[in-house]
Amino acid sequence: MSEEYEPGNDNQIDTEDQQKIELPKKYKVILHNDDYTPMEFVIEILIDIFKKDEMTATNIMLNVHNLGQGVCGIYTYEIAETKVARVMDMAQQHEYPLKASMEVE
Ligand code: TYC
Repeated sequence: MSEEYEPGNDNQIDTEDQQKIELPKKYKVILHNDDYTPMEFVIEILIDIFKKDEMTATNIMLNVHNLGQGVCGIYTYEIAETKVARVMDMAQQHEYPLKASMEVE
């Protein structure tokens, strides 16, 4: 019935049939400063885990060093979670206090 042409009906799709498209949320991965983790190690993390080139990695590291924290990438939930875990594992293996966290964008 409602699919048929009726005068006065503008013939748009029934609103109940319209799907709302939800884009997946994105998460910032944040690196935190500390007094003990060597700068070179943080640069390596940014190159290996966050796929930055050496100049970008150095800039992000210095930014975190100077400001206390900084964003090193924006990803879907699972990828952000995996990168945070990899940072924490690498830091623990080397007994450095380096911390990473994630925050919805
Ligand atoms: N502040 C550290 C140092 O002076 C370097 C550092 C940078 C540590 C960034 C952690 O997320 C960090 N050796």
